[in-house]
Amino acid sequence: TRPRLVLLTGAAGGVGTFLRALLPGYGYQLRCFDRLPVPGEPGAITADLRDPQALATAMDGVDAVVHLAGIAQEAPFPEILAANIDGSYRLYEAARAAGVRRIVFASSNHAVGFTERPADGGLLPVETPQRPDTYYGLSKCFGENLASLYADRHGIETVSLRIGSCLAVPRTVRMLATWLSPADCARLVHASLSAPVAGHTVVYGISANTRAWWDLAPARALGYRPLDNAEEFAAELLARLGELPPDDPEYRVVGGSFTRLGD
Ligand code: 15L
Repeated sequence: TRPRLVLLTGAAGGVGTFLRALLPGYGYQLRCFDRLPVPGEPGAITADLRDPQALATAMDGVDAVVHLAGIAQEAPFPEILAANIDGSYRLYEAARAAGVRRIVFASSNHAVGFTERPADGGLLPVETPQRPDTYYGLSKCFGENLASLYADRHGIETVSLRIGSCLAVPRTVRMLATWLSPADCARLVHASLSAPVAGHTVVYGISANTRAWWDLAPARALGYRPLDNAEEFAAELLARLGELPPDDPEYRVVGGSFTRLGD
């Protein structure tokens, strides 16, 4: 059988760059799509999500989509509206028209960013109500709801990954809880592409971090088995930066300093 052909939007971005290196190892053939040229990928489609022709060409014959494209931090609302909200709508419409049945959506912890750490020291469930911390987080709430609509209305299965901090290594004390290593990111995306799911499924995307407080059970139910742990970097980070005071938003709420961006 031929490898599964996966459309990777946002292929030139941070997470896209990790996945371009790692997903082929799981047997996927990638078709890259980005607004910017994708280094080392001469076959990539360089276009905006709001170019219907380019998007239709990109969707043709693919088995699934990994949708990372969009602005990855806070920005003025009109920019978020165009790139993340309208862009994701166009992506789902093109997938529906092409008969694509599975999408993995890069949501973010910032969809629930104002949610407080559970007082009892427990884990935060994915069922917690959406509570965006920025226009960026709001666009991720929209993406999750768009996925829900297209699951119920059109039978497109989406796994929304509320990604924590996907970087080569954790850089802040908060990231000792929120880090998603590149290798675990690929494991999670592979699980999300291959597991049977019913409709729209939301999971947190982090590594097996000792200090984690977001429930990984839904991701594990898809077959995700994280192998990395930010704790490996704890001694060095804490010696350099110190522990977070409990009233610091970096410690207290999901979205950390994003919750202060409007101040
Ligand atoms: C995100 O959603 C951002 O895209 C990323 O740059 C990080 O800031 C991450 O969240 C985070 O919460 O650490």
